[in-house]
Amino acid sequence: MRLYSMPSSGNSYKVRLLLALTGRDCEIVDVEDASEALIAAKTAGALPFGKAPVLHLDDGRVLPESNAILCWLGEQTAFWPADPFDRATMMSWMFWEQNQHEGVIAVRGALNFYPSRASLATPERMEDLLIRGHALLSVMERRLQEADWLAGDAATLADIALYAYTHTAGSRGGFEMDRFAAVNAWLARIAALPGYVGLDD
Ligand SMILES: N[C@@H](CCC(=O)N[C@@H](CS)C(=O)NCC(=O)O)C(=O)O
Repeated sequence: MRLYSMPSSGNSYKVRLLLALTGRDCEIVDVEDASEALIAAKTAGALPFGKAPVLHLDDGRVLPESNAILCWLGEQTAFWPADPFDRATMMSWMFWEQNQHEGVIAVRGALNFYPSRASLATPERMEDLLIRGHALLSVMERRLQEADWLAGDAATLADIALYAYTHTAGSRGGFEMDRFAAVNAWLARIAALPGYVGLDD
């Protein structure tokens, strides 16, 4: 397998984290933001939706979208719940991650982190993202005050998907993580999983 992966991006990191946690080998092709490698991968047609990550299977099939890749790699692992309702709940969190969490938590982090986006980080936009991000983190906080994991009673793909941008919400996004004790405890539980690798590892 070959993974086209953006080193600095949470969406790509999710997949690298699952590969590490499940001990699977995969060739990694780095396509950093604004790099020639990214342009070359796009030009070569390696990124069907023009975005990373993308997984290329040995038989030639190609799979874009981080959470779809997590599902493909995560089925039949400990991160794939046996119980149908737990599995559906895992999916709920993964859809929520893409349609709500990422567009606020990751976006504020990116506006702070990538110099090329600094001009887009107007005070009004940053304040709006801050307020909305704290509301989203509160949703996670409420669940994690009553349970160790987002879906069911064990770590699932939902925890991996949401860990990616939540663990840099304070450092990159400037969100006030001290307000979310249960989220912080959950972040520590994920970082303690056997095989864990960090974003920069
Ligand atoms: N929904 C997609 C989002 C992928 C995405 O937005 N990737 C960004 C990095 S986080 C990217 O490849 N940007 C490069 C570009 O737009 O040129 C996923 O989860 O995989």
